[in-house]
Amino acid sequence: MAIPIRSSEITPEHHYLNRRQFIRTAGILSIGGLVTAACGTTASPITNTVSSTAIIQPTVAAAEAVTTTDILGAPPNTLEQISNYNNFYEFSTDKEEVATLAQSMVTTPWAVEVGGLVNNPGTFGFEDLLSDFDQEERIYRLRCVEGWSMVIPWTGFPLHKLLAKADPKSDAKYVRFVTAMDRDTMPGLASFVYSWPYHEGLRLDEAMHDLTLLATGLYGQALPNQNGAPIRLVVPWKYGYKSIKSIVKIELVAEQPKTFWTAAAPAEYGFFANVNPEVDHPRWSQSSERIIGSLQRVPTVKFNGYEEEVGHLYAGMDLSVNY
Ligand SMILES: Nc1nc2c(c(=O)[nH]1)N[C@H]1C(S)=C(S)[C@@H](COP(=O)(O)O)O[C@H]1N2
Ligand SMILES: [Mo]
Repeated sequence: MAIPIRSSEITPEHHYLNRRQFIRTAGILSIGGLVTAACGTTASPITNTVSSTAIIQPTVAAAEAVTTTDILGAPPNTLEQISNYNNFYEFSTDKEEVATLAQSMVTTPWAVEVGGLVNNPGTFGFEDLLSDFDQEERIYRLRCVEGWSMVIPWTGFPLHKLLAKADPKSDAKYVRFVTAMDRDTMPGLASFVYSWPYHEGLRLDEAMHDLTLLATGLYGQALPNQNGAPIRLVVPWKYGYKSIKSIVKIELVAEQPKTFWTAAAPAEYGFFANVNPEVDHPRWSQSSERIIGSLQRVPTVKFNGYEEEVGHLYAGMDLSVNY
């Protein structure tokens, strides 16, 4: 007799959370880690190293430290939610249409060019990025400037490790990122409203911060196309638009680079885009957010909970001017 299995019972996040439950009941849970995460006062990012093979085949790492929430205490959204409500304007401005349209994106082979003001420019194949850098897990809240958020268990590696290989020259002050641009598979590029390709930037010290991640997976699997496969940036203390997807180029530059959203509406979207409940968007309040999957709004926290880690980067700056 066939035993019916509901699809929800075989989804990857079910296995993922089971694995974590297993680790937890096996008694490997770090109590200190859990408490500091829930209080939002941990001084170091929530990380643990997983082998790069875990991207394809999740495995139980015995020594894995376990945190099951983001820094503000929220558990991860489901894979279903994370991969079906997406901003990826290259495909569509309709968040619920992106998942289907993005399936046409070709992500193999993939290479990231690292250049500009560096001593060691180079082009890195995606497979090499996976094998050359330990893949860590980071549970981050992605807070969109539109007033919603999602908690996502990423895997990836800190951007500073790649930048260290490239060896920035002393006149490099900013990092510029560029997304792939393929007119055959990205229908959104037909819009003349935006300046394609999608491009973003960080100040070098922001880029070098250990929280700044190049994500290569989520829920222990390869990134879904709609989430920015095969490699995307995640800057957890900034609004989601800084977290540029499907990166093909990283360039060290001397001047603050223009960005896709500052070009589209400079009065509404700034270069810094730090999550800040005290600085409203011109058309709506930023004091609260709705976590996708929940009906209630919760207060937005400055720097998305990472003020202790990143506040010093903005010492002396007026964040309502440098929004
Ligand atoms: N290339 C590219 N990157 C992008 C976007 C985009 O339209 N194109 N949207 C940004 C915005 S506004 C958000 S909120 C996040 C959404 O990421 P997610 O779909 O993985 O949740 O991606 C960011 N990165
Ligand atoms: Mo966003």
